[in-house]
Amino acid sequence: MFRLIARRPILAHLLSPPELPLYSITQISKRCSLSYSSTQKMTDFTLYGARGSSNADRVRLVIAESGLTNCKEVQLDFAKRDHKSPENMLRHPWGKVPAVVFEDGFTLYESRPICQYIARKYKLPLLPTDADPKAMALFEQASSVEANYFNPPASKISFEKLAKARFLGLPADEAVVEAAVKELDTFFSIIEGLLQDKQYMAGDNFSLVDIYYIPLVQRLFLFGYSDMITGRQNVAAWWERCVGRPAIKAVMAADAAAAPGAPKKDA
Ligand SMILES: N[C@@H](CCC(=O)N[C@@H](CS)C(=O)NCC(=O)O)C(=O)O
Repeated sequence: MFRLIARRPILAHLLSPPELPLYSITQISKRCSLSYSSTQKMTDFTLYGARGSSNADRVRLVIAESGLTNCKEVQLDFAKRDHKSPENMLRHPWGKVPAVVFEDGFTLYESRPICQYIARKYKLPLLPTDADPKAMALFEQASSVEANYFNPPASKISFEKLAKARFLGLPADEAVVEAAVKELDTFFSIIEGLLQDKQYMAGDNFSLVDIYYIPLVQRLFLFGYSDMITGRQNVAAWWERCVGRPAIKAVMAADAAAAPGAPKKDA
């Protein structure tokens, strides 16, 4: 595991416990860099996430895309089982992250509904309008494809390669990984064909569905499976369009820079 950390600073960041409990999302969107702060500000909502959580990262990316400045994140510590605390069980009945709590007490869990609610509440151009039922149906279709055909094998790989090492001290079950990689390979072959006629997963506009993919695709790169993406012309071009977006690029760069072992600017 230490060899792995030394070679892969970003993975090391995902594996390491959080150093400070809060970071200000205000600063992600204002200055496009993650920065940690312990100051409490007037906030519209608080995201309860955890370092290394791909589900919480979905919400972080939506917030970064939104430019919202009135929210903050509290990072729960999985190692201390903060997510199973009575406080978090009130936010999330399954004792997981992410959850969001608004100023009026409105609480939501499950990353995709959270992303949709934030996009609707703040009128973000990340999903079609209800006035276009066909576009909405295509959005829901693409969303269902991600949740049912991409997410299960991709999270299996992430669990085996990351969560098991960090929380259970167990090696990855390579047979499980191999089966999931095979399933994803077939998945991306189908997606390659579908992206022939569109720029993004739900059509020609960047949407929440593209964001839903980003954290786990990012982890596929970290675990050494980048060729599933880069080896397919249309999928590779889609990925470049996604990670070329300034807000997405900024979050990814900030996460990499915050990783222990990452070269420091003024070092
Ligand atoms: N379907 C949920 C999945 C939430 C989830 O599994 N979160 C993980 C972190 S990525 C978690 O909290 N795991 C801790 C546990 O299950 O005890 C979502 O989209 O938010």
